[in-house]
Amino acid sequence: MGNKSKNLLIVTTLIAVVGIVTIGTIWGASLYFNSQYANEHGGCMPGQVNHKVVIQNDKVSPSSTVGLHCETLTITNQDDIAREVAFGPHEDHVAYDGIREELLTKGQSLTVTLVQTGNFRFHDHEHDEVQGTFVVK
Ligand SMILES: [Cu+2]
Repeated sequence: MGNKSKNLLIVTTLIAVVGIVTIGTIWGASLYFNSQYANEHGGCMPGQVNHKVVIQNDKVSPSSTVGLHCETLTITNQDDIAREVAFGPHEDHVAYDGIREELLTKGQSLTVTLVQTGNFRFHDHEHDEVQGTFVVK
């Protein structure tokens, strides 16, 4: 083998090794992050459909959302006042996907993974007439 083809072989091998290591690292990292997510969200995998709900002018829109198990729901506050978004009935909050209440100032949002099927509701704890529901199938 001449020097030229020897060099070509070395370069090709290096590129292949770097490629395999890169792909392996990305694959391993995504496996790791997926299993972390699944551990924290009832076995669900990330990257599912995201449903968006906005609180604006004291209204939740859409007021009702229907989603499938493991999809996600993002609630965003667009009002000037802070919203203390709470899950469950006003008198007795019930955590959903680990969140019982979360304070959202203007532009902030929270996301839950739809880990539990059934009918659920949330409201602004400070102004409990501001509320919405979601159905998880
Ligand atoms: Cu409340």
